Amino acid sequence: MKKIVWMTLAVALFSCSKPAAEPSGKEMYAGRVKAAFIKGWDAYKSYAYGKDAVNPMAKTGHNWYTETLLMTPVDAYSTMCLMGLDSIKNEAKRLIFDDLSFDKDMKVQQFEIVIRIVGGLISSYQLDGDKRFLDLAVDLADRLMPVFDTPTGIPYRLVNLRTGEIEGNVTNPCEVGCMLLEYGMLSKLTGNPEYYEKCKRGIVALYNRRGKTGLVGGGINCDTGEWTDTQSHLGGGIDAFYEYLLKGYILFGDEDLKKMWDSSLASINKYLADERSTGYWMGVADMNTGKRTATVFGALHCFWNGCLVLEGDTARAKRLQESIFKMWTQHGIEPELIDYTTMEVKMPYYMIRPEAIEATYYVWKATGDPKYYEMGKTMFESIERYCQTEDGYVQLKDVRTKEKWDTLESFFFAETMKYCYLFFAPDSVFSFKDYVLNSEAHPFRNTWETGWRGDYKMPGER
Ligand code: DMJ
Repeated sequence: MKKIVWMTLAVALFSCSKPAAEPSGKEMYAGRVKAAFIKGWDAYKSYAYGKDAVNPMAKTGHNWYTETLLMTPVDAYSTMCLMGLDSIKNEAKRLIFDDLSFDKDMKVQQFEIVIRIVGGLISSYQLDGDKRFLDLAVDLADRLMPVFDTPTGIPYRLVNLRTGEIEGNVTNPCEVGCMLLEYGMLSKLTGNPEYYEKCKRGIVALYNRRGKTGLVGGGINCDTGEWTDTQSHLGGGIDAFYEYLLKGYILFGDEDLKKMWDSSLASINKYLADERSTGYWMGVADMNTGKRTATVFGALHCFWNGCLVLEGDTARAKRLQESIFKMWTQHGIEPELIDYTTMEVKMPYYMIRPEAIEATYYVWKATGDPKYYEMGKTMFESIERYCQTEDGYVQLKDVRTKEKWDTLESFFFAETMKYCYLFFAPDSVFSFKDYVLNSEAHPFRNTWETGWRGDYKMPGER
């Protein structure tokens, strides 16, 4: 059955040819990305050891909540594995196994904790082989499960890790769906179907309430199932809901996900895609009427190109990539949000987000066109130039002035540096044939089914 699924999908996927020759300077760039990662890690180690994240300029660190969840080391570990950084892997491992405990009387945001920590631990387990990673992931996931005990099945946003008390009954599609890969992996790896089933039930409950356009809105009440925000888009709050329908199908072969993905894709292409003189963009529309309500696009929206490539729609992906690169280069590095009709900056900061680099990587692997490899290089160089400090990396408050913002999200290690590295890494390091990347770029592997991909060809395989 799975084989048929994959063969069907394979037909729809892009065909791709490898670059004729190895792009120049690959090895040197791989070394530079590793050096950037190590510099960031050293800043964490020196100033924030044992905390969630580092503030390199103030030479300190901070936690998200009252106590640490070791967000940076856990999120960073899968990248350390791909980069083959054995000595810092040992440092991170020591910290994680000596100090990481989830028995904490504090309320956490389920979605963020799942993609960064549960996802990071699962991937670390698969890449490293140490079962303690999986045990930690299971312990954490069990503490998060109470979020699903709601009248609709749509999960609450927050949960107390010790008491299981839940809070936050207004949520968004991303925080409902963007856990399915992680919970599904846990179900497969432990044999307990409950994680996947509860999460899928929430997704279906939300999807069944979609608007007349077939699109979902930006906010929903978990108790009543009423929408609190009917604006539909591909930005924060909705983005990875769609991503996980497609990737969930690829990883688990669940036909229900494919149906939801196919119909969502058609609606997105019809109502959100927006062709302007400035390029091809993904805008905002009302989920019931389909009426265009805003013309904004930003750093987070760029994830969509990964989905287009996995879907096999290289034509649309190439057009969107031109727009993404235009947004990136207008000020030398990308802002959080622009009005794409005027290219005016609406939110000026840059959080060292990965999505534009991720998009470029997917399009490069799908097409083999060296121009996308060059785009990847440009993006890495921008980070080197504008986000680097004396002994670390920081975000930017304003891409127009390049004023620095003294904090570094853990996804710099998990995602941004990983996608940069993959441009230049040897082919043996990573292949879409073997892995599906979660929303935090943690590689997940299907280890439970032989030949699970059938004849499916991923970027770089044809
Ligand atoms: C990451 O934590 C994840 O990619 C998430 O899905 C969206 N935002 C950040 C990166 O920008």
